[in-house]
Amino acid sequence: MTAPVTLDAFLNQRQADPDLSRLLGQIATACCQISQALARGALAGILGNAGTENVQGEGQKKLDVIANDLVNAALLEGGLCAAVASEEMDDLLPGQSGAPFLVLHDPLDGSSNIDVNMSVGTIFSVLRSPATDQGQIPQVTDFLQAGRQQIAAGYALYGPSTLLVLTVGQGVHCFTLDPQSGTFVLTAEALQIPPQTAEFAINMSNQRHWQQPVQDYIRDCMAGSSGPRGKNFNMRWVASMVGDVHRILTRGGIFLYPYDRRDPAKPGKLRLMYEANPMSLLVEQAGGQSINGNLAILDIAPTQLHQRVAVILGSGEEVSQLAAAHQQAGEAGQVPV
Ligand code: P6P
Repeated sequence: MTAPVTLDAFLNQRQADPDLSRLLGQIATACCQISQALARGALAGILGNAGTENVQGEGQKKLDVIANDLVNAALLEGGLCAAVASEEMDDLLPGQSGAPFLVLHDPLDGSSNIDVNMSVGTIFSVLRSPATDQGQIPQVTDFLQAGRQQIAAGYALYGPSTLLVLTVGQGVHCFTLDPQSGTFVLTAEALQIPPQTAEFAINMSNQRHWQQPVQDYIRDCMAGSSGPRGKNFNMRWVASMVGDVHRILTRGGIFLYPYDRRDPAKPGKLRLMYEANPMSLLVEQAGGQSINGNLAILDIAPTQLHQRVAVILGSGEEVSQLAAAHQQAGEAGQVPV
């Protein structure tokens, strides 16, 4: 039995930037604290609504606020973060002057699952702080870097066990939380997404609002072995992006939260900076693809901190097929950014 490899040891072995390794350790500590809070659930009186709204105008759960505070506290105490952005905060949270990193996070993704005891997660994205390099205080514009500029990204998945899945640009690796010691231990290295799949993840209740390329793709999947795909497909929908993406990193599949016509001016439901970009970096690092329908998500030039984006990610051959279908559809396949 080989000795367990902790997150710190793994990052040191990979000669990751020592400051980045320490920052990721701080994020891991916050995720361990969130995991412990979730495990107490109703016993700690932390389920239910906080009675407040976030920047998206969505009602916040008590645990949204608790998780946000835990991540922010770990980052500010750690002294390596020049500023923090979060789904749960309208504006930036100033950090340590002169620190090298910017961090964006969705502290509790899928929190509508909380009160029914289903999987939720924490998503994070790490950028270099351009303002620090110029001896200045970070502004929102410093965060507006394309996803390909991320120097690290990952998520914690709070499920039957708590997992931390991350990349520093050298593949995607999975660590499992040992609840006794509070440390994350390496349990899977170099995750790879199979290029083909027979499993799709989408919220079917929006079907009438999708553009034609997505309508056609899902119709063909549902036609099964007697249809144009010549095979039967399975469907999964966790309603927590972290859960769906983890399944795809583990066994392949395609996840779609596509552009729809409910609100034509709204490019999508998911947020670019702290959901789609970190998940897209993980997916590409694991050999998959991630697009909005027309563009690789990692190439999108951000214009707003909380902007939304359509997301189609997962097994490369399936995503390529949808990219081609959007292109062939011309105007009918154009997705707003
Ligand atoms: P719907 C959770 O609220 C989230 O942002 C993602 O984690 C998830 O994939 C999606 O929204 C679920 O959306 O419309 O199915 O509830």
